[in-house]
This record gives sequence, structure tokens and C-alpha cells, in this order.
Amino acid sequence: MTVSHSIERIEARILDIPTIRPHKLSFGAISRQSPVIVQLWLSNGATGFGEAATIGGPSWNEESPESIKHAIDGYLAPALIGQDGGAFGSALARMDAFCKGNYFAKSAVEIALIDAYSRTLGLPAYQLLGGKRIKSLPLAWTLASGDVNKDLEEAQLRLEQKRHRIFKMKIGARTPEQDVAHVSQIARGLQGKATLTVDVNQAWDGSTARRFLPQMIDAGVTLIEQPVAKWNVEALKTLSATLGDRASIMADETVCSPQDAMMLARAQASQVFSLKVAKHGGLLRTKEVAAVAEAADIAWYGGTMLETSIGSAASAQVFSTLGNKHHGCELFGPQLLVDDIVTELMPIVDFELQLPDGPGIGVEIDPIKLERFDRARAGLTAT
Ligand code: MUC
Ligand code: MG
Repeated sequence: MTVSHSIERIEARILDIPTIRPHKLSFGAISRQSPVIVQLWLSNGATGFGEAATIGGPSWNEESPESIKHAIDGYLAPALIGQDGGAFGSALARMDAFCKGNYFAKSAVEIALIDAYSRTLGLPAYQLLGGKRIKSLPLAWTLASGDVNKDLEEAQLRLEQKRHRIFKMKIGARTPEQDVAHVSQIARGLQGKATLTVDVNQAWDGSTARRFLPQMIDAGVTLIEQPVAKWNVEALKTLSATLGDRASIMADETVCSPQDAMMLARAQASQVFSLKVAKHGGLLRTKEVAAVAEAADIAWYGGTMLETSIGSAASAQVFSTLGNKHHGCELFGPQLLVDDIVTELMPIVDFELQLPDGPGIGVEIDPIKLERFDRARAGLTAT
């Protein structure tokens, strides 16, 4: 039997959803998220949703909510209208032919396409991505209030609630000495109860990283994410060689394409890849990067761009198909937002996110909330 349904319509909208508290990173602080939500219709009437979220407009990388919507409306949607909805690889190739880069935008469209098509078949998206291997993943929380006492309070509460026992700290905005003091205080407060990660978001140069990371490790940090600029593979390589036995070095901004993954693997520059559907350009390309990791004996981590439950569930679908050499995930975006746009969140049980089983990406949109947060409706402007 062949199932052929063409792509009829694609629409993108920007939402603005406040966060429960300011979220501070090396490059700035955010108090709202502005995800781009894509809805795609197939000729059989099936519809799917996708999402791409950035952090702080175009501060995390080149793409912003506005550029994502512009790329989808102006180039990606026209490239796909009338095309076979089940030919995912061809859809990706057409998007590449019509539009260079813009991977966040492409990922939102690809998620919506796979959501719509798998709903047509009555299957969870993971069935089209190789089948489910993992049922749940340890779920990290990011401590990023900027205040030690608030961070500790937040961590204690989440431990008591059995929601999180992996905590990631965003550092690099203050001096390295201040960061070491902050991380050490948190580590003392959580000793023996939690695992600690730091994410420098590219803020340090190689010599700062070589000097201060050992102090972070002495304090109890076991996973170090993107300590240096994305291009600084030499520094990542040195850090992996010198610190790799005591803590793992994780690439985030450096590892976007499968070619980046190959280059890092050849250089032996990181022991873990943070996988993010948006930066890789979709669910299928996330699998390609994960395949390079597996082939090179590199572990994976389920990263986030602080998406709503739409993007988080889509990520959960692909993460659930991967192998078991991982450091858990951080799909906590829905918990950081004051509200969500789905009827039911993915449950967290005993510190683990339960990866969804329903049709498509496994969560259902709440149309009233979608309207409520729509930027066009609220008349808001860019971040
Ligand atoms: C990043 O670079 O990993 C993920 C969690 C968080 O707090 O910020 C993001 C971005
Ligand atoms: Mg990161």
C-alpha cells in the first residue's frame, strides 16, 4: 500500500510566553520565550505542529523568531506546497535548495510534517524514526536565577518533588572567580544529592578554561558544556585530553551538522554531544548527528532551546529512538514557562521525563492557549 498525501498549507506564528523567573546566561537574561509554532496541513486534512525556539532573539546563534518566521513564510513553505508529504528526505533537500542555512526554521517545518504524516498513519513519530528504545530519561534543571540562595532553594524544592537531580549552572557572565565561588557554594549545598553541570555558552578563551575548569571539577562538576567559542576546537581538544578523566567535555554550539560531528570525532575534542533538534535542522538530522556520535564512542545529551511542549515532545520522540550511552536530557522548557500550549504535559516520574507514546509527536495542542500567546494577536514586538 502506498500512502501519498501532498502538503497543502504551512503557517508560522510567533508566540510570546513569559518565564517563571529571569533566566540568566553568559550572553544575557531572558524573561520571556518567543517560540515559532508551525502548523502544516496535508491534502487528507491531517494537520501537524512543529516548533523552533531561540534564546534571547539572535543571541544564541544567528537565527531569531522573526528570521525563522520570515524564512518559513517566504521560502520554505513555497518550496514544499504540493510536494509529497511522506517524502521527508526530499522535503529536506528542497528546503536546502531554496534556502541555505536557517536550520531552526527547517526543523520547525520538518517536525510539523512528520507530526502530520505520522498522525495520518495513526503512529507515534518515533515509529517513523526507527522505533522506541528508551522509555524515560533523567531530566536536568538549569539553575540560572543568578543568586546562590535562590538557586539552592530552587534545587532543594525540585529534589524534594523528585523532579530533578541533575542541575546545570549557566556561567560566564561574571568573572571566573565569581563563577567558581557560586558553583562551589551550590555544590556544597547539594553534595551527595545531585549531579552538577556547567554551561559556559562559549564565554571563555582557552587559557581561562584551562585555569578555572579544574577548580569547578574540584567543587564537584562532572559535565562541562561549551566552555569556549564554537570555533575553538583546539581548546576543546586540549581540555578533553587533560580533564577528560575527571569530567566530560560536552560540545553544544560547536556541533550542529553531521560534518561538525565528524570533525569533533576526528579531533577527539569532546566526549559528549548536546543534541538539539533545532540546531541540527530537524528530527532526521538529529539522528544523523547521533549516528556519528555512536560510531565514534561519543555519548549524547538531550539538549533544549527552552521549547514549549511541542518542541520538547518532538525532541523526546527522536531521543527515545537513540542508544543508551547518554547523560539524560534537559527538556524542562515547559517547566520554565508560565504556561504551555498543549492539553497535557509529558509526565515526570522519579526524576525521569516519560517519553510520549501518543500519535504524532505525542502531545495535543490547546487552540485557546495558542491564540492567547500569539504575538500578532497581542500586538507585541521583538525581544
Ligand atoms: C544551552 O546553550 O544549552 C539550555 C538550557 C538552558 O538553560 O539554556 C539552554 C541553552
Ligand atoms: Mg548549551
